[in-house]
Amino acid sequence: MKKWILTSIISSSIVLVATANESEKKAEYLANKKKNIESRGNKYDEKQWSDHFDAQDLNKDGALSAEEKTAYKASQKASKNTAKKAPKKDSKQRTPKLSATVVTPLATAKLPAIDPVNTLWFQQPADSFTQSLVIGNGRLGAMVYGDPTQEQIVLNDKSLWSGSKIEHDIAGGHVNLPQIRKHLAAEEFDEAKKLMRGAFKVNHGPAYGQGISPFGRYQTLGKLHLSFADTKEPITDYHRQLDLSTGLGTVSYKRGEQAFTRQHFVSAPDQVFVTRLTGTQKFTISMDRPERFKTEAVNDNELVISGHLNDGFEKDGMHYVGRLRVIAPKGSVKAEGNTLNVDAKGDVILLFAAATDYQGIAGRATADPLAATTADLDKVSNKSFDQLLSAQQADHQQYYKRVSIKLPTTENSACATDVRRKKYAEGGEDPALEALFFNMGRYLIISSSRPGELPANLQGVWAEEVHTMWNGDYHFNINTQMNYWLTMPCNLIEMNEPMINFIDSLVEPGTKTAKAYYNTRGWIAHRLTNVWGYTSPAGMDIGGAAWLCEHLWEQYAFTMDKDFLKKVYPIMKSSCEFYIDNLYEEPENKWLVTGPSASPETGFLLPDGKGQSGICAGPTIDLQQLRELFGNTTQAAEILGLDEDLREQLAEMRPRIAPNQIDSEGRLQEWLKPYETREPGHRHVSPLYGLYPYYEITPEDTPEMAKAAQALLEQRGVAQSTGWSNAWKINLWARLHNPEQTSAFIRQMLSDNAFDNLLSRFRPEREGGKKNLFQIEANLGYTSGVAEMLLQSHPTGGDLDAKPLIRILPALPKNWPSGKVTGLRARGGIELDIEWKDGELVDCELRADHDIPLLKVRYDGTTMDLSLKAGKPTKAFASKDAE
Ligand code: FUC
Repeated sequence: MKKWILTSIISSSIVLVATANESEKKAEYLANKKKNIESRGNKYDEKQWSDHFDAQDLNKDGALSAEEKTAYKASQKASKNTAKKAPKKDSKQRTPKLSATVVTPLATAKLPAIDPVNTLWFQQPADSFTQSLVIGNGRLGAMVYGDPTQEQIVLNDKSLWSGSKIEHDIAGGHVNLPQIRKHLAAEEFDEAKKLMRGAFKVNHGPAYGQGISPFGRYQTLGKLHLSFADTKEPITDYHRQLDLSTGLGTVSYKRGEQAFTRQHFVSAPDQVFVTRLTGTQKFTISMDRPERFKTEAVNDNELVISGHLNDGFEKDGMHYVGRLRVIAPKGSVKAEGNTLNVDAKGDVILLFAAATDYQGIAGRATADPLAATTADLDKVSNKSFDQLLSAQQADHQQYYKRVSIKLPTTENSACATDVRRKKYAEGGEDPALEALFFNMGRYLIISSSRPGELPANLQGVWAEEVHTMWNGDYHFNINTQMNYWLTMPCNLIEMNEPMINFIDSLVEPGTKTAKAYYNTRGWIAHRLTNVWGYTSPAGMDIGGAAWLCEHLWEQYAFTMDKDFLKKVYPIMKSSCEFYIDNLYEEPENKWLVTGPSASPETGFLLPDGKGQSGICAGPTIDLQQLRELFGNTTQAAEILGLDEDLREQLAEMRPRIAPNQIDSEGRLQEWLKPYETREPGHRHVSPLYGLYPYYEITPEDTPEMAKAAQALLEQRGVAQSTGWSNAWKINLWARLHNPEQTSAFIRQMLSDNAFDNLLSRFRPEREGGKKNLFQIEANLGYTSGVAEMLLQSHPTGGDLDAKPLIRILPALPKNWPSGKVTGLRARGGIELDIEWKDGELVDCELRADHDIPLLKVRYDGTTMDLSLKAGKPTKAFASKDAE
C-alpha cells in the first residue's frame, strides 16, 4: 500500500507528499527490526514498530495538534486511493522543488586549477544535503545546495535544542544494588534485569520518533530560499566547489550569456554567515523550517525567522532567532509579505546571524536572541565582503594549515568529487581521495567545534531536520569520544576545548546522579547526554565517564601542560571516587568488577539455551577503562604532588581489576566469562578499547593479547558496515601495524560510508540502513585513523612510568608508495613532518615544545634515541646510526 507522508507543516498549512517505495521501505525496516529484536530473545511488536516508523517520518517535534491529526488521518485515507496527487500548497509558502536545475557543467578545459586533496567540486547542484557544500564556524552551520534557479541553504545554530532542564534522577534505587549484584554473580540475569527496572527508573528519559521529552533534540534552524525570476535561458558552465583550506564555497554558472558567481562562508571572527551574489538578477528571498516558526520582513532589507521550540511538555521552550540582512548597493530590495524581493544590478551581500536564548553549559548565554542578531549584523554591516572574507580565511587557515598531507594522484583524482567517489567505489585507485577525506575530517572539526561553544554533536552542527536521528545528541559509548580523537594528533588543540568544558559541565549533575542511583561519591554519566546536563541512566554503559576522562589526560600527554592538568585533575579524581565506591569483588576470582553494566549495545547467549543478556558484571571495556583512569589519575596526582592516599588506594586496587582474558577460540573475551556473543558481527568493538584508544594492549609488549585482539577484530568483520565502526577499525588495525587491513577499511568507508560531499554516511542503504543518515564521528574517526597509520606516540604496554614511543609510518599501505605529512603532533609536545618515497622513509623532522633529553623513535623495527632542544628542528633516521 502506498503511503502519504506528512512532510512539512508550514504555519498552519499542512503539506502532504506521496513518497515512492514507502511501503517497501517500511517493510524492509520492519523486517530488520523483527530480526534484530528476536535475535536478542525479545518480543517483536509489529504495531509498535509500525507506529514508530510512521512517527519518524513526521517532520514534527511533538504531538500533532487536533487539526494536524485530522489532516494526517485524511492523508492515510487518501493513500488508499493511490492515484491521487498531493494537495498543493499556497503558492507563497511553497517549498521550492527539490529536483535540481538541469545544468551543463563547465568544460574541463576551463576548470580552475583544483587541488585534489583540498577541494570538493561538482558539476551540478546538490540533489540533497548529501551533495551540499558544508560550511560552519563551530556555532553556525550551513549546507549550500547551489541551485541556480531555486537555491536552498540549510541553516544551523548548535545551541538550538528542544526540551528543557529538569531533574531526571529518581533517587533510591541503590538499595537494590547488592541484590542485583548477587543475581549477576549467580548468572540470574532476568532477575537482575527485573530489579534494575525498578532501580534505574528515570524521570522523562530521552524520547525518539514522534515522542517528545524534556530531554529534547538538536534541530535545524531552517532553510534560506533564493528563488530566481529569470529561468528562461539554459544554465551552462556550471561549477560548484568547496575549498577545505579556506572554508569558501563557490557556485558559478552562466545563464544565457551572463556569468554569475555566488560565494559562501561562515565567519568565526565575525559570527555571521555571508553570501555574495554577483550578476544582474532578480530574486525573492524567504526562510522557513518544518514547524514552530514565523518569518517576517521586519523592514525592506531584513527577514527574521523566529520561534519557540517544544520544551518537552508541549509548551514554548527555547527561543531562537535567525536574521538575514540584504545589502544591495546597486539595485533595490523590497519587502513583500514575508519575503524580500531583490532587483540586483551588481553584487548583493547576504548576512545572516542567529542566536538562541540557551543559557547552559557553553555558548553565548544570550538572554535576548533578537537583540543579539541585530548586534551581530550591525557589527559587520559596514565591513566590505573582502574584509569579512580575509578575516575568516586568516582565522580558518591558522588551524587548517598546521597539517598537510600529500598522497599520489591518479587519473581519477581529476574528476568531480561525486564521480571520483563512484569510480573509487567501483575499485579505482585514488590515494589523493583518501587524503581529501582525511582533510575533510580536519575541516569538519574546525568548522563544528570552537572554543566557548558546545562540542560537535552527532551531526557536528549540520542538520536539515527537526527530527535528528538519536536526537542529534552526545553519545558516550563511542560517538562523542570519536569526534575528538583527531584533535590532538592533528594539531587542533583549540577544537578540543569544547569537549573538555563539556566534560567539566557533567560533574555537577553527574555527582547528583551518582548519589541518587548508587549512593556513592564522585560523578557518573551514562550512555548519553544533551545540552541540558542529562546524566541519568539511559543504557547501562557505565564506563563512559571514565572514557571521557581519557580526553583530559590525553590533552596533557600531548602538551605536557601542567596548568591544564591541574585544572582537570579534580574531574579525574572525582571520577575515580565513583568507580572506587562502585567496584566490587566477583565471587569466583575475587577480581574487582563493575556491575550492573554492559558491553555497549550487545550481549551474550547463556549456556544451554538458557536465554541471553546484555546486562552483566565486569564487561571487558569497563575494566580497561578503569585501569586507564586509575593509571592516568595516579600519574596526574604524582605530577601535581597531590593526594598521596588516593594514589595508594589506586595502586592497591588497579591490579585487582579483572584482567583481559582470552577465550578458547583465541579471542579477547568480551565478558568476564567466556560467553558466546549474541551478535558476532556487532558494530561496537568495545573490548578492543584496550588496543585503541587505550594502549594497554600493544603488539610489542603484549603480543599474545594483541593476537587475541586481532582474532576478535577479525570476527567482527565489517560489522553492519556502520561508519564509525569502520573508522574505529582503521585505528585498531593501525595499532596492530597492519596496513593491508587499514587500507581495506579505508576503501570500505569511502565506498559505503561516505556521501558525495564526503560527509560520513551511517550505513549504506543496501545494509538496511536509514537512507541518508549522516553521523559525523566516522569522518573524524577516519582522520584520526589515518594519522595513526602515519605516526603513533603512545607509551608501550600501559605501564605507568612508560614514556611515549614515537613510531614513524607504523602502518603505511602499499598503495601510498610516496607521500608527505607535515605538522602531526605526538605525545610529549612534539610536532613532526614525515616524508617517504617508494615505501621508504626519506625525511623525518621533529620539533619539540620543550627540551626532551631522551626520546625513543622507531621506524621499521629500528629504534633510535634522540635528544631534542625546544624549538630546534631535529632529524630522525637521517643517518643509519640507529641502535
Ligand atoms: C550508538 C550506536 C548507534 C548510533 C548511536 C548514535 O548507540 O550503537 O549505532 O551510532 O550511538
